[in-house]
Amino acid sequence: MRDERASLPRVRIAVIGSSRVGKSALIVRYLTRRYIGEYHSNTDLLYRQTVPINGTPVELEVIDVSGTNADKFPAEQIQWADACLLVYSVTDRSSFDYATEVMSSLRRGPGAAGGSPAHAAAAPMPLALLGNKTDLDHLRQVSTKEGQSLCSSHGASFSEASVADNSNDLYRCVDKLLSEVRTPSQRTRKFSVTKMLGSLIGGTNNSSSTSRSGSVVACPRMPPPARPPLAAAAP
Ligand SMILES: Nc1nc2c(ncn2[C@@H]2O[C@H](COP(=O)(O)OP(=O)(O)OP(=O)(O)O)[C@@H](O)[C@H]2O)c(=O)[nH]1
Ligand SMILES: [Mg+2]
Repeated sequence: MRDERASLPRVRIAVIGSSRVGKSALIVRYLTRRYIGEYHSNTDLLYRQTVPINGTPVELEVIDVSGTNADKFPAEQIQWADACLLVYSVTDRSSFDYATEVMSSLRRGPGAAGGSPAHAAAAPMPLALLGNKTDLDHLRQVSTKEGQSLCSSHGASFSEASVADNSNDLYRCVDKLLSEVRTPSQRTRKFSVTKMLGSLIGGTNNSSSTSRSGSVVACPRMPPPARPPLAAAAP
């Protein structure tokens, strides 16, 4: 029987950030409203769920990019995505530094961060930055102002939230990012990367679980990006 979801428009989001900033907790919270305190995985995970965007059902795919390999620039995942959510922890300065580097690379221009020429010619990819763990304000290492200033200079949306506290701001942040993605009919689809990921995800060795409303699939580690490690990526 044909999967009804296959006919829905699809929106792909890459969630990127250092290890332990709360990416997995955030995705699970957004999709299920539940908080899973420990969700450690050293491989990327792909979540699929049908969600309404501006009142229209859309097949949402979210790739949870494991922070374990944060020394490698997630070029393939970015190329696959329609929009990126960069996450850092307000209690972890180095995670903000990593988000800063990824954002700068993403906005650097044609060919940067795995950006395709088609992508560069079109509007810049929707980008949001989320400072997580505001419930740990006494341990704060990154000010709200720093996050705001980074985003205003890079054309990205900025929010702070606590996934643990179930802040409304986390839903607002993701909803806004989703609403900024143009529908597939309006944009150039990146076939090659999509196909590559599709074959990885469609492989028989992947562990997968499906719930009534969505599914999650472990993605084998992608091939190393053609670009050098992040630290060496600056022109
Ligand atoms: N206090 C607090 N802890 C949080 C919050 N969000 C996540 N955590 C905790 O932070 C730790 C890391 O969360 P994860 O969701 O596994 O982080 P991750 O970014 O997916 O980490 P990797 O998979 O290693 O890349 C866990 O112990 C979570 O319970 C938050 O808003 N506040
Ligand atoms: Mg994780």
